[in-house]
Amino acid sequence: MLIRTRRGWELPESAATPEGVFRDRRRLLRNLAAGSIAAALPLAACSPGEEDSADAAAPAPALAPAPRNPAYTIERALTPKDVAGTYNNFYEYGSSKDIWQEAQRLQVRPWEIVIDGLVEREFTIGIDDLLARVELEERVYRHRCVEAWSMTVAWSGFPMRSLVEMAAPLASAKYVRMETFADREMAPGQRQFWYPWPYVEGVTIAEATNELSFLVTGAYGETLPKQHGAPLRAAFPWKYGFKHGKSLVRISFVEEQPLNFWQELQGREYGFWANVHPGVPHPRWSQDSERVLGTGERVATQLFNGYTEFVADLYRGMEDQPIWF
Ligand SMILES: Nc1nc2c(c(=O)[nH]1)N[C@H]1C(S)=C(S)[C@@H](COP(=O)(O)O)O[C@H]1N2
Ligand SMILES: [Mo]
Repeated sequence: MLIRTRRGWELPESAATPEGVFRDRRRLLRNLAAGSIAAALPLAACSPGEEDSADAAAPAPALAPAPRNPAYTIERALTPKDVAGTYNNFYEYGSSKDIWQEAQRLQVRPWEIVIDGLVEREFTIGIDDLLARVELEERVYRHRCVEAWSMTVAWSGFPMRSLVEMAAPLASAKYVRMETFADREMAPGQRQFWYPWPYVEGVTIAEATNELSFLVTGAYGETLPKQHGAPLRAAFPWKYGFKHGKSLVRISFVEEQPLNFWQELQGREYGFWANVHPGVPHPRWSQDSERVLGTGERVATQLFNGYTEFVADLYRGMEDQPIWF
């Protein structure tokens, strides 16, 4: 695999870049500096007995809008909010794309996330406590579904790396496993017994700590709509969309490669890696182009969905492995 890299800041100014970016830049840099201090806090705050006092002292979470990080804007136009929010994959609410109304059954408070497995600190944290301990930012990311449609979304959230640092994985931990809620009352789709609920996804620790890996809590400057996987979903923009587990309740550090939902259902078509490659077709369709939601235009699919510069190093020496499905 010969990969020419170009850093994000070499990209031309784009339709997706708002005028406010550079005005917000100083604020962002200030927040990022503050974040590096804040990121150290949970280590102490999560030790036994200190939880309550830390929570009481924490400021109310600044949900959205978060300042846009200018390192993650792209040349494509943003997909309109209403388009992205009415064409979803969320099988817990049905297998069609128009589940956004059905998804309003999702109850997002109270919401706890269990961090467990091969870590120095197992802990359970409420979503609002988690939000108070991270620095939120906005990133414009491409999203490429394995079904060959794509969109461009302004997600807000925080780097997955922050959460990995809070958990402090042991050397034996090789993968991060992400699990969606299981509740058949709240999600009628989970009564469809032939699916392997709950929805599970996984990445390697190296992938989880890559700068692009993002835990999403908002979209388009607002709190994350339920149909997008509120209150916490993942984004790995160089991978096919099915890797982006929604409405996460458990993040585990494990030694074995997790078997994901789609792999378990149809292992000949969906694998663990799912890195976007226009030249590696799905067994039933080509991946060389994609339909852009909203405009309907077809555009060429890019290697690693256009994120080669950020992720190529993760896969050096793995060219012979099936990292494309
Ligand atoms: N829990 C859960 N997560 C999921 C899915 C799902 O059905 N259930 N679908 C995946 C797929 S295939 C895609 S393309 C994205 C879609 O995200 P969006 O609806 O927010 O655009 O969510 C992913 N995460
Ligand atoms: Mo998808």
